[in-house]
Amino acid sequence: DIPIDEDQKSTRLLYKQPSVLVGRTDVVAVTPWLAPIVWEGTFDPVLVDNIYKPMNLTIATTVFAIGKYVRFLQDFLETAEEHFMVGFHVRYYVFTDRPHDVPSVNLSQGRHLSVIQVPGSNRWQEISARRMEIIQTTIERQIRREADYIFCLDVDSKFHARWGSESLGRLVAVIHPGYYEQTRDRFPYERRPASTAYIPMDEGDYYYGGAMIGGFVEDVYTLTKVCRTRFEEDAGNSIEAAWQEESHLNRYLLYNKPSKVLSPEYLWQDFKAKTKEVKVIRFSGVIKNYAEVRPN
Ligand code: 2GW
Ligand code: MN
Repeated sequence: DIPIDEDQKSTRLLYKQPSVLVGRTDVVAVTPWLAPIVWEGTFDPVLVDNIYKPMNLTIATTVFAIGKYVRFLQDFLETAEEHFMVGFHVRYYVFTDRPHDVPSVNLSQGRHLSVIQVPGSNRWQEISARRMEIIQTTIERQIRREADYIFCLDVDSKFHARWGSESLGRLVAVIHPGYYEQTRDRFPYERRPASTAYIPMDEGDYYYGGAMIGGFVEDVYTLTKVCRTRFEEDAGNSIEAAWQEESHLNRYLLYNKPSKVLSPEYLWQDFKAKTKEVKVIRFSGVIKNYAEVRPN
């Protein structure tokens, strides 16, 4: 293999000159703590790929498919093959209680899928709490050795357009599509001081979606460990946060600021009409028949 610097001498990368004056003006592309907010038009995909590809990275992707949610796997995986981290090494970790119902999807070269059997449950609270725990323990046992970055995603979703190396960062969160036009006092944070997920009305940056957590494996490890501990502490006090682990995630991210924030392009909902600032929907939650997929 040719060393990276040699390679760059022999192949010139031509791209549009970055401008200091002209760019998107309809959206904010940086947080007040100077983390990028990733929107279409704020990055050059060829350029970012050229930076990250030579690093020979492996991206872990965890997805839970417990009970009837196995039905979402096929579309999730097929569309991920088309759009998610194309050209990178990807390792999917599918957690399910129904290993025999995991569809066989053709994976591109450099991409790998492990099925990990976990207990089923009829209680959402349990699935929710155990997601953090299972991600934490699987990082300890396996992912730490096998990957550089990790993305933990909801399975009831599909990819529609590029989700690539522009999303890589130390700790990455996504802005929930339902609340980005709201003031912080309207965010559905946990509001009871008795919960460890509590956020007062006059605090909060954004409302982050629980359907995606990402970043360096070690940073996501700490996040899952802290959220799991708090979730269990609440349970011991008979408290369940308003939006389960999404509430704990929001609390964690308020005091541990993400180094990169993904715009709602990276987490849309199929029932929601596209708004003018969203130029491309990259990933969205499908419309589900709750009576059909949920345990009770
Ligand atoms: C069972 C009972 C009630 C609700 C969900 C489930 C369930 C979830 C299940 O039977 N099987 C299962 O595999 N799950 C996994 O949990 C699956 O990966 C799913 O995508 C994920 C989150 O559940 P979901 O997609 O039904 O929740 P949403 O779409 O309403 O998501 C948001 O709120 C949740 C908190 O209540 C989570 O934070 C989630 O990450 C958010 O996107
Ligand atoms: Mn979901």
